[in-house]
Amino acid sequence: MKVYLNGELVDEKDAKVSVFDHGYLYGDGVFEGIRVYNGLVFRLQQHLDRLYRSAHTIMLNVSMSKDEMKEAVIKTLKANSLKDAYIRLIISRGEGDLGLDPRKCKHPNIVIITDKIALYPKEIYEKGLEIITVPTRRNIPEGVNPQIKSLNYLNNIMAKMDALSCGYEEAIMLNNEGYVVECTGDNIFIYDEGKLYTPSVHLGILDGITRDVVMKLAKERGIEVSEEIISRHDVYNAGECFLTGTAAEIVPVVKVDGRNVGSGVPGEVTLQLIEDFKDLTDTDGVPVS
Ligand code: PXG
Repeated sequence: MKVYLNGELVDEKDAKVSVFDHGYLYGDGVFEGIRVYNGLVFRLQQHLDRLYRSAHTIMLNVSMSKDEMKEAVIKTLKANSLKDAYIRLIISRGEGDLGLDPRKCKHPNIVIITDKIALYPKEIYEKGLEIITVPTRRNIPEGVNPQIKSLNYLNNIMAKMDALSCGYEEAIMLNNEGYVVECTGDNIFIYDEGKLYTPSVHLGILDGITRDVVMKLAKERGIEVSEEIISRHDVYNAGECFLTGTAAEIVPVVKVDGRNVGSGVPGEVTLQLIEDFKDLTDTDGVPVS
């Protein structure tokens, strides 16, 4: 597998950066996870837009235009002959010294890793997930805004560990006020009585690209979509619940904190959206060749 490293395609065993890189020392950097379906890169422009917004907020100068980045992504996929893939695009602050000062880092390290995707077990999509609310709160927007897809995922990793230690694979994270915001690597939706709800971005979530796609698909089906404040009570009493993310796509949730959501099986609207999403990813995207 070839890896893109600062303008060159190198063998994966040679794809190395310094231990003085501030991405490694401090989690100082940003990244994206992007999918390729059937030779089509899904929502590449949106992922690059978000990457550059994250970089702008942390004052990281990318040193490549979005068009150049797009070409680099395609070039890396071609070099590895991948048609169905997962792309991890990483921009770290670069090599500096043992101090926080980002001015010491003269050049960001730009890495593009492409790999085969490890899908979640099929069973999860058919039976639905059981998840729990965890004590670790989502970062407050006034600290590290969750809209920045930064290299520091400790907040989410702590929440994941909370869930794992209780025997669950995924966690609902609350914001500092106790409202439902998102999961450790996915956004959350509930559906009830003809309406789809998801926590609004300003409550402290990553503005998910799959979330955006799902909101559009639902609207196309004539379903009203509302970005709201959502409580745990709302989730427990919803007709349906599901999670969205680049890696997981759309995952039905059937139980939260021991309460069945709806009838405790994946909901009709959820299953319809999963189908619509599949139809879209099969046909819509930037061609690799
Ligand atoms: N919330 C958080 C905290 C995320 O990290 C999402 C929501 C969903 O966003 P998208 O744009 O993907 O719909 C994410 C995305 C990984 C991985 O390898 C994680 C994500 C995406 C792809 C891969 O852990 N998180």
